[in-house]
Amino acid sequence: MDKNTATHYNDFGYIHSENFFSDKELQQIEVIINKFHENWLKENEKDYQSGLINSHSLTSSKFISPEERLEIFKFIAQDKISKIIQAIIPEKAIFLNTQLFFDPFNKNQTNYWHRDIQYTGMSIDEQKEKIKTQNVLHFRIPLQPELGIELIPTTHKTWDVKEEEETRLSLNGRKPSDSLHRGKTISLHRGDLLVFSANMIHRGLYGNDRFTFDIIFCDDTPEFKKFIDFKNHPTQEELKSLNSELF
Ligand SMILES: O=C(O)CCC(=O)C(=O)O
Repeated sequence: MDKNTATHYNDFGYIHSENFFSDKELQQIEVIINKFHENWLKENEKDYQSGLINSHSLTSSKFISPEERLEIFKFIAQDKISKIIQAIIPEKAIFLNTQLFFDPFNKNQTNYWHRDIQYTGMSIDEQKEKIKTQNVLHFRIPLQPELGIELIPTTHKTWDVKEEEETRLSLNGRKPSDSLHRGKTISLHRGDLLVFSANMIHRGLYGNDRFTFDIIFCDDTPEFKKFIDFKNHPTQEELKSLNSELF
């Protein structure tokens, strides 16, 4: 992780690293993820069929054994991931949760531009201020080639232009799935890593039977700690074999 990569994140709100993981590294974690997903689909069939495009909280799941849970923590805590986080959030970051993203059951379901912060209940003015200082990072690890994420570079720290705000918030006849002039598509291959700010304007691009593992980190501040479900974090005993500052 060099200084330029952190600078790219600070300037644009994302980093795309190609061939970041070897196939062997992915295979180790993929077995566990597939097992989780198969069980999750069985238990959540109705919600999946009604539109869900993601699941979460793999590390507190009953579908995962204690050994598998530790494997996931080791993957999250690995050096090359920690180095990127330290470079981007030198003040200290903390693990928030894991998610899997997949295609909607209904192939006609449209995607939606958003900033994650728009769902927190903050006023628009508060959101405008918060994005200047607050960090929430997705580490997207695609297990299959995918169309990827479309994002608006720089909006992790800057507010929308009119077209963007109207689209995201369904105003003046615009819909959240409408195309945006400043949109930049980052298509992803297996082995790539995409780090992006959840606060920036972005949308997932459905198709190709996408299947991606996302690890989420945020600032280690009291404001965020209230959103953390510590069931997803390692126990004191598990921490001994992790040697990581991220939990
Ligand atoms: O991949 C997606 O469908 C959306 C991802 C997203 O919006 C997010 O991670 O906040």
